[in-house]
Amino acid sequence: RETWNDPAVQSCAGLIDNAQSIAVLTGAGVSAESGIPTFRDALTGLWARFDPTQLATPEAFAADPALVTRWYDERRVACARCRANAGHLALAELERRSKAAGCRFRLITQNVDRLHQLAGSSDVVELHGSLWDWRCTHCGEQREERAVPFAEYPPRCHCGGPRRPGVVWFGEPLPSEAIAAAWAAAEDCDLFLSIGTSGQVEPAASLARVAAQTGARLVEINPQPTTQSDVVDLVMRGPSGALLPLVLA
Ligand code: BJW
Ligand code: ZN
Repeated sequence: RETWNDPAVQSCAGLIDNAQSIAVLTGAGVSAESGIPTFRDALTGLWARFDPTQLATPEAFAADPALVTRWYDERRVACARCRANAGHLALAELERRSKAAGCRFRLITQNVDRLHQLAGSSDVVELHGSLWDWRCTHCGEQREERAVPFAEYPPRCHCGGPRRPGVVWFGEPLPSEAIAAAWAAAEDCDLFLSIGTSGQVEPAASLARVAAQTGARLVEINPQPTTQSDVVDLVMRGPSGALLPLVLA
């Protein structure tokens, strides 16, 4: 077990150099340094002020679509002002370097902010959808909605139906292509990086164990312990925006 120090940074760089297939799972912590609150951090988390069980569920949307879509629109507005941070940029760089060196690379994110794509990552697997995609609950049409804020809550489709955010709420299935791609990457990889996620939400939280069971080395980058800390080979306790650039330096 190592902590945030030069040996850990070097160990991580060494694991990356020796890898032939890398899978990365990111969570809200990766975007924290961009100014987007995490979900479960006691002081700054979104859900320290709002009860997630009241907002991020299909039942909440059914009961009060205006309230729920207003909450998501506030997050779109805040997100639109945020930029990718050094951690996002480092992961995009890691993808370029890995692929140039013939190493397979897959970035799997639980984040709905699209900051990885803004930083230049490609083929990002979005497990929990996106804040920017909205779909009609009547006709099913889904499209990207970048203009902020909405003019009405809930926003309406041309067919008149209420539109909902294209995110995955509790009790809803993850997009099947995304979960299949994530599982395949976890099974294929020989190095799995878990970055900025508390590991409290399934099925994403199981990916690290899937990778471990197929023999991959595991690295965790997070200022706090998580549900995966016990199975990882290398722990780096610190913010990803500071640590990832050091690893790639
Ligand atoms: C830093 C940092 C810095 C700070 N640098 N790090 C098995 C067992 C038990 C329960 C279940 C189970 N399987 C399914 C369930 C139920 C449920 C679940 O998991 N519940 C748990 C709470 C127990 N799961 C589901 O319902 C899922 N659906 C499902 O399984 O469907 C099955 C089904 C099949 C067929 C038909 C029907 C159903 C869906 C889960 C959807 C989760 N959605 C959310 C909301 C998305 C929309 C929105 O944005 O509002 O996704 S919940 C929320 O949590 C969001 C996140 O993506 C997700 C993960 O959170 P994350 O990213 O880990 O954030 P935090 O805040 O928890 O952690 C931040 C971390 O960052 C911390 O560790 C910090 O220390 C760290 N950090 N600063 C690096 N600078
Ligand atoms: Zn419609």
